[in-house]
Parts: sequence; C-alpha cells; structure tokens
Amino acid sequence: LRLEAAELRVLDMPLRFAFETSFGVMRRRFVPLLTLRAGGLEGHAEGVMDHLPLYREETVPGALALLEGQLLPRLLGQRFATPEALALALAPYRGNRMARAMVEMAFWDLWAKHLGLPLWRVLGGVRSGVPVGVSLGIQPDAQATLDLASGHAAQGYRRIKLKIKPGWDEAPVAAVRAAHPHLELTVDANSAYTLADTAALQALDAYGLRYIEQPLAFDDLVDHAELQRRLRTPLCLDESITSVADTRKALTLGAARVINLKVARVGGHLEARRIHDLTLAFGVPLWCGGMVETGVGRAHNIHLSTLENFTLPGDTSSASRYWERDIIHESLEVGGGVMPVPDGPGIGVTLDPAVLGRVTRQQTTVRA
Ligand code: OSB
Ligand code: MG
Repeated sequence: LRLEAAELRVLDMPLRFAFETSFGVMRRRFVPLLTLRAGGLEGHAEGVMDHLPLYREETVPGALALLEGQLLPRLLGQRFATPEALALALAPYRGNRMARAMVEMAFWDLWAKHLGLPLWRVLGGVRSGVPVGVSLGIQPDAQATLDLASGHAAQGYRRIKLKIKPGWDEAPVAAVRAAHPHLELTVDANSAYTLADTAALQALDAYGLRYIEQPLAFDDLVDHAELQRRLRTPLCLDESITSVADTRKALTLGAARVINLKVARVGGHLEARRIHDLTLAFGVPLWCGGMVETGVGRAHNIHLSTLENFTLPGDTSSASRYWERDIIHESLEVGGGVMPVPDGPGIGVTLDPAVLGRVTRQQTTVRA
C-alpha cells in the first residue's frame, strides 16, 4: 500500500453531560481525526489526547504539529506492505504514543479493508460481541451516584466504575455497594493519591471492589507495588502503561494484578497485541479502556477487545451516552451488556459527511 495522502481534521464534539474526574471536568472534546488514503481506500483513526496534558503528557496542538510537520510528510509517498512495516518506520521516535497510534491505527483500518476483512479477524480476535461496563463521573452527592449506577446496572452494564478523588471515595462506594451487594464494582482515581493516602485506600478493601484503577502517579510503578502489598483489593494500571516494556516491569514488580489497555495510549494495535500476549502469559486479566472517543476510536477499541485475554468488561459503553450525534453512520449501542463488533471491512464503521461538516473546526490535507 502506497500512502498517497492524509487528511487531518480537528472536530469539536460537545458531550451530552459534563464528565468529572479527579483531574477536571470534560464538557467537550476536541478530537483530532486522521484519514490515510491508499489505492482507493481510506483508513481512519482518532487521537485521544486532550488540549491540556491532564491525563498524560500529550496534547492536541502538540500532536497536530508533530503529525503535520514531521511524521506525515516523512511517511507519505512510501509503500508499506504490512502494519509491521509501518511500525518499523515509526519505531525510532520516542514517546508521543497517542500521536503515533493515530497513524498506526489508521493504517490497520486501511490494511484490513485491503484484505477485505473486519479488523477483529485480522487482529486474531475470538469473539463477535464484547461484554462492557460503564465509567461514571464524580457526582454532586452519594445519592446521585447511586441513582446513576442503578440506572446503568438496569441497562445491563456488566461492571460499574466510579471516578473517585481524595475526600470522595468511600462515600459513593458505600452507597452503591449497600444497594447492589453483587454488582461488579470498581473505582478509578486517575492518579490523584499518594502513598500518604494509604489509609483512605485501605478503607475501600471492605467493599469487595474488583480493582482500584490508577490510584498513584501517572508515571509510577514502584509506589503502586508498595501500595499493592498494603491492600487486599487488586490494583489496575491505566496511565502508567504505555508499552509492553512498562507492562513487563509492572507485572514483575507486582504493581498491578489487572491491566486497563487503551490501544491509543500505547502506540497502536501492534503494541496493544504485545501487551495482550504478555498479560496472557502472566495470567493477568485485561480490559479495554476508553477515552470518550467518537465512533471511530470506539470501533478500534471494540475490535481490539475481541482478543482472548480481554476477560473483564471494558469501558466501550454506548456512543449515544456521550454524543447527541456521532460522526459515523452505524450506531454503536450496547444490548444486554454486550457491544456487538462491527462486521464490515476494516473498523466496519463509515464517516457521516453531514455530521462531520458540522463539527469540523480545522482541516488540512498532506500529500506525498
Ligand atoms: O481513566 O479511564 C480513564 C475518560 C477520559 C480520560 C480517562 C479515562 C476516562 C474514562 C472514560 O474513564 C471511559 C469511556 O471512554 O467511556
Ligand atoms: Mg482510568
């Protein structure tokens, strides 16, 4: 496949509700969307970085400058026979994994379309529907948290995850657990705690949580290992895992017993599959995280979630939760706690030009 051209758009996507985490309140997403063209085919992927480096270091302006100014001009005009060949061209570059993932993932979509197969088949997936949970933001009080959790449990979501922060942890967890003794329940702190908060985290041991997600620093493994020794509840790492090397170190240190894998955080599907294979060998379960993606990013996540070791419910909840109108024609909706895997070629979803026209704020074409 000879990469002929690339389109880079920035979409302005207002959320249907404000999503509050320990690091801030998200009301809209500025979504960088990349389209690669080759041989009459198109491949799509979105970036999951934010305008500000609140989750990890990457930013939308940084990614746009890197892609437009450096990466795309170097790649366009070249032929890549496989995703592995493209990955070799990206391999020398350090960090910037969300930006690199945009190119890698768009190429996988192209590649699978070129083969005439759905992406999940090309990746080696083993299921045509994926069990999912839902991530619920910080609410004004415990009653509001309980109402929201009960509503989503009734919709069939297989696991409820509550966002927490120091001073807002045991209260919402206790409220939801009291009403739902058997619900698969987890919490996500997005790096808001330190080892000095050990007692507050130990208090959560009483509620039978499946795991506590990323309590400590985004770039830490050592303190998580220490914290895990002090807790009964398994730790799950999100922000700290950017590569298979990180994963090996985390599992060897005992820093996590569960991994949240986000393909767009680790540089793309090849690195995600290496992490998948490593965790399988370690006997550590995986689940697929989300970054409030549009249908394009969600579709990539869903295809990845079909691999064998994704044994815990992921965060790919229904697109209609976040978006009044998604940018794709197909609807990605959960039924009975299961998200069906799109079965067309590639990621199996197609862009809706009318919606795209309304939400596109910037658009650049880069040619070979
Ligand atoms: O930590 O998993 C996270 C959203 C934005 C940034 C970080 C996270 C999240 C979520 C949302 O939890 C999951 C989703 O995409 O629905
Ligand atoms: Mg998380």
